[in-house]
Amino acid sequence: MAENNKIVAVVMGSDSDMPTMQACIDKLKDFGITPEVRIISAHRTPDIAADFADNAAKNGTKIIIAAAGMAAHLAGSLAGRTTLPIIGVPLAASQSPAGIDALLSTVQMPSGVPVASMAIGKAGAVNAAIFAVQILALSDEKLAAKLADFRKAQREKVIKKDSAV
Ligand code: RP5
Repeated sequence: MAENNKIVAVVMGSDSDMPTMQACIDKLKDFGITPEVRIISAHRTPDIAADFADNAAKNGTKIIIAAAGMAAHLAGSLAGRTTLPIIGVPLAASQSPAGIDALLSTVQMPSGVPVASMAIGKAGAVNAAIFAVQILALSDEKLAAKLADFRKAQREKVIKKDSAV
């Protein structure tokens, strides 16, 4: 198994979520992390969701990124079955363009079962990847160095845009 292979799982409620979540997958790969990618629905395949959560830690997963739109119970339902950190990404499904429904479903977890909710949509998808990297970087010097480089490059891009205005 390659280094950092499948230590992060990216789970989404539907294949219709993939266009947004591809940004998360791509960002993880930028940091050398190849995630396990799954389509699992809290509502349509609740048994598979339960089995995934129950076995994630013993399968070597360290962090789960869970994305869903509409009622968006995926992140919370996984969080109830594992103590692995869950990063939730609320999505604006086509039937609910603003994604506020999914945001509230993802963020409003009862005390004792946290989900780290990101912003709605692509910004949240990208930040979920970066947040996962930040957690992993606490015990991985190479990842910590990559994060520092990422922040530096991001800063330089803004400065360049500023001087071009
Ligand atoms: C959610 O319902 C999924 O995460 C998706 O965002 C939304 C719509 O799913 P589809 O009807 O496109 O499969 O569970």
